[in-house]
Amino acid sequence: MNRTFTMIKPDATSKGYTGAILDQIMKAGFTVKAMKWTKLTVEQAGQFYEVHKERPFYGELVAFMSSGPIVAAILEKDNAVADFRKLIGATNPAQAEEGTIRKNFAASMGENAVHGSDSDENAQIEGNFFFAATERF
Ligand code: FUP
Repeated sequence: MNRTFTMIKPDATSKGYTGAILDQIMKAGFTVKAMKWTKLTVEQAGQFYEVHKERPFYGELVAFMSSGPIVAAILEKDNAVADFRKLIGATNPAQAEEGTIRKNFAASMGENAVHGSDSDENAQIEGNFFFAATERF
């Protein structure tokens, strides 16, 4: 079993898509190891996306990710990282495959409904950003 980390982003929580997105994730065979409804400060969003600091979209990304509540979760499944990236679809929803979460729920490249870790290493770093050992079951 492998783990990945996800966030349901502020665009999706504000549109009332949280339940439908979680339903799609669970029906795809992921189980929840940790989960919380929370809101990032500007500082926390900046730290989470530090890897993109030099990119032109960084300021907008940080502002958006701290603009409203999110759901953060650690998910478990065989081949979790790759299978979850497949389930969410391309970063730009216009290029996301039919049936993917971003195709179903995302509005644009910036406001793309969900995050999914891009490697096992980042899944662990990102999960640790949100969850203590005592919050994982
Ligand atoms: P992804 O791994 O699919 O979430 O995409 P990236 O890690 O490349 O980008 C992280 C976030 O930055 C995306 F979810 C949305 C935002 N982004 C933009 O707003 N514009 C871009 O050109 C690329 C990414």
